[in-house]
Amino acid sequence: MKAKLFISDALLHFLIVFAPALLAAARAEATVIGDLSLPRIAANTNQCAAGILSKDGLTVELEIREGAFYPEDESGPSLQVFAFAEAGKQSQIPGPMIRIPQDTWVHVTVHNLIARDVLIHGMHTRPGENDDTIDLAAGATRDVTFSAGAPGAYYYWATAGGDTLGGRPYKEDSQLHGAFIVDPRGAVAPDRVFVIGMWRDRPLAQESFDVPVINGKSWPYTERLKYPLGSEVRWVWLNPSGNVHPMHLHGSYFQVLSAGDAEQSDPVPPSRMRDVSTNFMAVGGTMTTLWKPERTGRWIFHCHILTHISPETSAFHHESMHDGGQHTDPMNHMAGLVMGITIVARDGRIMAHKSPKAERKLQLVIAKDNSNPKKYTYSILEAGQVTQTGGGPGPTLVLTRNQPVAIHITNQLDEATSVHWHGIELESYDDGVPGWGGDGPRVTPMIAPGKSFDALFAPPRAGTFIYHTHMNDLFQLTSGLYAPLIVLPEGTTFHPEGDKIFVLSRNGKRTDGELLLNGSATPAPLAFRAGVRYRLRFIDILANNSIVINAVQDGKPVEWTPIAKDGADLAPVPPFAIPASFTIAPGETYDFTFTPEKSGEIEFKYDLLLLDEHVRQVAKTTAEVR
Ligand SMILES: [Cu+2]
Repeated sequence: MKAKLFISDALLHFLIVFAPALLAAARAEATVIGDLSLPRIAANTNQCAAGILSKDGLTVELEIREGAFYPEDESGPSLQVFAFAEAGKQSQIPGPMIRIPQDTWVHVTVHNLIARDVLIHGMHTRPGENDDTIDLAAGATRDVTFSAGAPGAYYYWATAGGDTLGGRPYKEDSQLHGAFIVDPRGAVAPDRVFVIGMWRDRPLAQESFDVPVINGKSWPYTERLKYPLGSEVRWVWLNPSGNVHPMHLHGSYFQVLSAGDAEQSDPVPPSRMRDVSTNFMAVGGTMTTLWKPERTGRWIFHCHILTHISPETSAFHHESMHDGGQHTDPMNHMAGLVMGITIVARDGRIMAHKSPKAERKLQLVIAKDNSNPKKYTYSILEAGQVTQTGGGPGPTLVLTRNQPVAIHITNQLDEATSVHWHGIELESYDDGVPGWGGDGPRVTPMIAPGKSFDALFAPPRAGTFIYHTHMNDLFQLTSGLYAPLIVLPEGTTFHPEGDKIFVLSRNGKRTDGELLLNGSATPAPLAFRAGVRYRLRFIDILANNSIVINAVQDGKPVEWTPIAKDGADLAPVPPFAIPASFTIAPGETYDFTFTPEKSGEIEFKYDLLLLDEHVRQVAKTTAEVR
């Protein structure tokens, strides 16, 4: 079966007029057809558990059916896919949620109503094995009975002979999955369950046009969540998709309580619990998160892989998104894996925020690069001084903890932009998400060409952060609108000779471009002194890719000490040295302290695996001077 792109009546007229152009450029194997006879598949918010729970356990009757999947508006475009359903009910994406107390007996019947053989994973006791599967021929029915097993967040999933990548289907059988939640005995804190799905038109992530969904919907059609201030917001995130997703929360930190995959769920021990603003979800991965919001306002939780949140790489939108000029509707400058969350005061009223009085004022000018108008630059102006870089990472913005700073942002580009203070805890209005951010009626505006915006905040933590565009990201970010943001403890100054920043980026949207370290593919050597303690700050702000980092001397990894992640200190974990080898995902920052032990050359290796791109930097270490 070829994937088919369905259309609503509303779009039909438009498509009749424009279909030839759309199809020519669509590249997808998607074909536009007017047959709307397939049954409609519902988006599943995972608020109701499937089946009937009795003293004998849970009885669930599932069916696998073909249908039309509407990831956007219910009258919007659709895809022809397979989906799970409960017998007698509408098919759902994600499939019906199985949710039971631990050790409950589960009796599942699955009817395969499609003309394909299906292989089902995950219909067994947890923890389980990925290769413990059920074969279900076309038209066949199977009954399985098992004990749910250990508490945790899991899922079941299936393949139906479609194309796979890394064993995960990405086309017509890409949405065959559902939550499998085993609750501990006793009272269970309220939570919400979110499943990430990914339909795509070709295997390679960097070439594909995708339809990424959360609980069956793509932004701005994803569910809107609302919590009172002081809530303990618990989320279960399940990633049966064949892609990784570094999930980023704006304006706050959250904690990961447990992590795992379809088959196991491991609680994070209290000693390893940490505050993060971005958490990496591996292919097939899961996480349970806790967020205690401290500010009212509208926030987003989103994947930091830009092709998962950009209209340009959406199978539905990319054709109308060529040059960024269409980024005029603030709700449509993002697509895909974005959740919008509103935090309201306990009494439901909008809080009147008293802005702190700025103790420091500076200007941030966003302009085209004089030498290359395709490149964009940030410049910082303060007290008559201009700090500028040659594009790539913008100038490092060094702020002081708890000092209110007013940043007057001026946009000299031909297109709208915005600035997001990535990882900083601040008011929603200043957070840089146009059309959404803000509190009550006040909405963060786009900064139109020739216009300005004043951001005001007092960063409460000292650490390593990022400032970057949050408009037309895939183009603007890869054109140079990103830079380090360093917050220092009160009364300290930044010393670049002992405090090293490593910004990893890529100057191309997809397969074009190359991996850069601090703006260069061939960075100059560093100079270290043996016996001197350095702080190393790593930032991944590539559009789409994670980087493996290794620091090696004499063929062995050197040792360094992790001290912070995403700008949050790792305390109370006592710091200890570990081999210098880790993976960093887009939107993450990691800080280490490092004391070179002996003279010689240390090689810092940066490897981007999927695109076979590499950067090397040598640190020449000289003997300690006494
Ligand atoms: Cu993603």
